[in-house]
Amino acid sequence: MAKLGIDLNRFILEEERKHPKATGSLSIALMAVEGAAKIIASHVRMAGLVDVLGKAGKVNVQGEEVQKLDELSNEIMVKHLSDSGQFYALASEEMEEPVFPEQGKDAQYVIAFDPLDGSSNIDVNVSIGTIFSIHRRINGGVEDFLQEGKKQVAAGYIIYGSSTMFVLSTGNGVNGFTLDPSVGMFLLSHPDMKIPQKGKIYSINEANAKKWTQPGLVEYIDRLKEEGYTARYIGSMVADVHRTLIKGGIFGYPADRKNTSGKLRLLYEASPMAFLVEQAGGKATDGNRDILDIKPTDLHQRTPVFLGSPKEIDQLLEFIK
Ligand code: P6P
Repeated sequence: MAKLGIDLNRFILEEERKHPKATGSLSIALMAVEGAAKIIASHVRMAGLVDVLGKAGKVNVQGEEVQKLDELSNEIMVKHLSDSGQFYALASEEMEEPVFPEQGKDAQYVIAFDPLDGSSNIDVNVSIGTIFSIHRRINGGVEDFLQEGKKQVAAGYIIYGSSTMFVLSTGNGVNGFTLDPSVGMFLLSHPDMKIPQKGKIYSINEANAKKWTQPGLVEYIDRLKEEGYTARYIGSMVADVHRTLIKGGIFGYPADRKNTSGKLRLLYEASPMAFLVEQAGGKATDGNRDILDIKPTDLHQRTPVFLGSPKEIDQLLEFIK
């Protein structure tokens, strides 16, 4: 286990040294994500001042147009990841089509990301986050993104909450780093994160219960209530998953009559979060199969998501089979 307090860059380099054939490309790639995250964090922290600096879409006191934070976050990610030269292609929730950076023509990785998930919560100062998923380049086309989640090289999220945390897995467990803003470094605060085998919290938007199309789901939630579980639902996936990773229990966004494939995106929300939860000893399913076994067919496809502690997921599967 890495030493508490080690900074993210040194951690990434020490992980690289465990792989003799590593070229250093993934290390540079992850450091580019880290750099983008620090800049996004600084803008998120200023979000409360938009009335002072000017509403998005308006011109601020400096005469510059104030951008929506999710659009700005996307631009920051695209610039940093392109400039790193380590990515052949970038896919984002904010972009219909992937970007193929000039600097990445010979790169070996592709990355899919949600630059600022939960951005509708910014106005009420609720935690939001950036989610990313890195795959190996195969043929150099859009199909490089359509790989099963179990083939991810790395996945992670940055949560802009009461503190800014970078949670990362490169397939060798999960580690959490907290930003020390006084020195601008992410320091290892949660080494070798493991999800509790069982929790006491369920996290799902019960307002949709009458629309849920998953048979047995209502009965499952009722059973959790009988067992004394409490409900926690923030409505920001990164925050709800982060709490589930630390406290255990279950987070779910099921299919319903309106969102017939669920609301959350497979490539840059469900798949990276499933990778992290499973690397931490948890489970993730769409109700029928492991999220990480799903072969995507479209960049922006949605999927039902249930992830969390083994006890709650196994119990769910008993109810919905
Ligand atoms: P609902 C935020 O808008 C988001 O995309 C996820 O971060 C979150 O888990 C979900 O939607 C919340 O959706 O329908 O419960 O408000």
